[in-house]
Amino acid sequence: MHLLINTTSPYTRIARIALAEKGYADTTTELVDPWGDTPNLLQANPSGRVPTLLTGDGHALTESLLILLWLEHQRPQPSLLGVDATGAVARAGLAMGVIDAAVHTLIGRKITTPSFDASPVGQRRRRTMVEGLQRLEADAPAYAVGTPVIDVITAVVALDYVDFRFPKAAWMPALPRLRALAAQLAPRASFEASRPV
Ligand SMILES: N[C@@H](CCC(=O)N[C@@H](CS)C(=O)NCC(=O)O)C(=O)O
Repeated sequence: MHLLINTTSPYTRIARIALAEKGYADTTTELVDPWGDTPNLLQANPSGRVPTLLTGDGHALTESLLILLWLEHQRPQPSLLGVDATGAVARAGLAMGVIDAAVHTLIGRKITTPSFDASPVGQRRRRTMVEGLQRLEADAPAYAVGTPVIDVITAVVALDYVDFRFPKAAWMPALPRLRALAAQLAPRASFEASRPV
């Protein structure tokens, strides 16, 4: 399979981690610029977004969590939903809200106005990041060993992305449990290889 990526996208990182954890390490990657309308990206995915996974049999799979879902169907073990799928999906929803708010803030600054953060929509996105992270902190995903499941993956991706895009932000809440979780996963190959740069 072939995955169209960029190196900063948290959505791409979720797909990369899921592919690696499911044993699809032989998936090739291709760096594209989603904002530069790379022709082969647009051809595969009219929304021009990463990640886009070309399966080799003519399908282009898009949307990070749909890719994860498809991988779960293709190879149920090791499971990325775990034994408490409901709790894991609920926590993953919080993490995805944080990721969406962070990405939206970056796009708002770049495309709309550098003062986007102070706008009413910017303030809503900030609130989503802060409150989403605080709720995740209060019900932090548990991880011991082995394959991380969807809440662990998305929570660490969310925290790493917010840190990457908003370094030392004054509004960042204290997140000792999430930071401990991120530190646990940092050396794992799937996480290390996909860190945003
Ligand atoms: N819901 C999508 C979001 C994908 C997405 O927005 N990717 C960004 C990169 S972080 C992108 O390609 N943006 C280009 C654009 O919106 O035109 C997913 O989960 O994969």
